[in-house]
Amino acid sequence: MQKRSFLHAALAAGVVFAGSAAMAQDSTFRIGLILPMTGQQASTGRQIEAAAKLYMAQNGDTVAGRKVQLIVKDDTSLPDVTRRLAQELVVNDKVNVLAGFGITPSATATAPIATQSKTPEVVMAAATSSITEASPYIVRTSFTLPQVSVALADWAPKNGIKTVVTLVSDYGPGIDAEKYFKERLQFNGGQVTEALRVPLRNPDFAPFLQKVRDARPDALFVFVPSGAGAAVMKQFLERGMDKAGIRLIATGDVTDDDQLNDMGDGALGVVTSHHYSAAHPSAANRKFVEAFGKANKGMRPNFMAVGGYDGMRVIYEALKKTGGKGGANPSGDALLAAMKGQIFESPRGPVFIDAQTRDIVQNVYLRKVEKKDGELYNVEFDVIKDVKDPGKTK
Ligand code: VNL
Repeated sequence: MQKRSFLHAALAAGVVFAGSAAMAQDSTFRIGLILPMTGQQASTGRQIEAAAKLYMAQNGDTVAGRKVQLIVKDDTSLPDVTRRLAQELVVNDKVNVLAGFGITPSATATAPIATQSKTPEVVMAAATSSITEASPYIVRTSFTLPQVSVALADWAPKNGIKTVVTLVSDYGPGIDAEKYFKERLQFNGGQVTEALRVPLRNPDFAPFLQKVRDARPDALFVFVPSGAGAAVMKQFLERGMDKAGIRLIATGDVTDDDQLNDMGDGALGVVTSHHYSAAHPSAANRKFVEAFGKANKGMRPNFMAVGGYDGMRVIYEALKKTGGKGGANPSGDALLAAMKGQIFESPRGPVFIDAQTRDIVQNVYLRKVEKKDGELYNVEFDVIKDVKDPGKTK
């Protein structure tokens, strides 16, 4: 408690950070990776940690003459814990970059620390549009919910879906998904007849699904965070919603590659929109999926893994660009500048870190759950290229 209030005071005064940068004599480059390794979002932590380690195994742990050290911390997806860990990583471990952030509240809780300590914060998972506006030091390699939701609202009315009930987790990304899906569907002549929100922690979908059954819309649109999709799918099928003629459409968070293959054939035909599928047909992705599986007992990478893998790439490339001189680590400002504007081919397809918004510009794919070689996959059937986050106000 005492230590904590000291850190708070130091943060408020903004003094410790300036001193600590000068004190960090050794040239080890440290990345503080804060993830939910236990609790409800543990699969996100597991996927991102595995991807970060794969990136380092493939690209070495020395960059521009700096030894790179990854320090992984478990925040159990509680934002107060995230904030404390971020402070300790900056003050005690003198990390050069903060990274990870499984859920939106964890990413935003860290933003003031990134700003005051001038430490780049690479958001690899969380996906509320406004996160990048919480600090000028935030760079994102995941996605945003507005980015992926709009594509589905364009697809639906062209495919016989006019009335929709929305069901989202009741916090940042869910509210983004609800808003952007609804506005676009209405623009396209469709209608959201009811907007339902379920709590993020320990959600019980049953009473909500019963309401949807009674309302009988053409489709149910769902966003729940990675890890919760299988429960939604199970209860949707158990209630015979599909047999009652209600289609399930969703963001790709629901048909998450981490869980999809265990959802059973009831998931076949579900249409989603998202930025990454393990079935994305490119040579770069095939290589990524194979290497990821080989290093992790056959595990299939999901969209969280790709956010972590690309986040490491953005950090490595920024260090390459800035870290070659003088025997010292580059400043946070120099690193941040070198992260902006990066263009590269990700396993998900071509991506671009917009220098103005520090957010990722990427393709959004429409996909349908199909069986391939006896396993369930999100098979892409259409693409909207180079989508910027529609949620940005400036
Ligand atoms: C968030 C968005 C988290 C999408 C997710 O899974 C997700 C977030 C943990 O911004 O909190 O799939």
